[in-house]
Amino acid sequence: MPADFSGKWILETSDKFEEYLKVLNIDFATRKIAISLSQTKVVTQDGDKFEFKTLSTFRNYELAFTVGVEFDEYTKGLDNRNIKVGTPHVSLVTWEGDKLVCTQKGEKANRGWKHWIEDEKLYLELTCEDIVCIQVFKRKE
Ligand code: ECB
Repeated sequence: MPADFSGKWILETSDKFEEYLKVLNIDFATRKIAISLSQTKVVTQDGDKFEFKTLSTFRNYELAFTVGVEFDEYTKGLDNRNIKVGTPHVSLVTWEGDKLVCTQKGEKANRGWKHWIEDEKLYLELTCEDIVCIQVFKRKE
């Protein structure tokens, strides 16, 4: 039985988030806003079908996917990159044990993320090139 990520989660800690933004070429002013934000992650899970909503007062990012099925990803409002099917640019989420692992093959090397639950917290590891950012969320209400 895979892990259950569904629910509302609020960001508690963020380690190396600004370095991650920098490696995605996010400008100084946007970085300063982004690192000050409270983020809420809203996850809907139906078997291997997922919806992730990352919400803030500044920008939102929504992603829907099925585990094991490649998909187009356009990181709208984030770094605005295309990670596209039919080119070498593609996103894919798989299970590695109880970890949900996304590889984002595109312009940026070694890009992806991992989600897992540990001690009732939701962990998110965001990777790009040699930068690894770790965010920890706790359940909201
Ligand atoms: C959407 C809230 C953050 C808004 C930050 C605004 C500008 C920063 C520009 C680029 C930042 C790149 C990534 C931001 C980091 C987290 C947002 C969601 C990252 C993501 O891919 O989440 C996955 C895994 O939870 C689901 O889409």
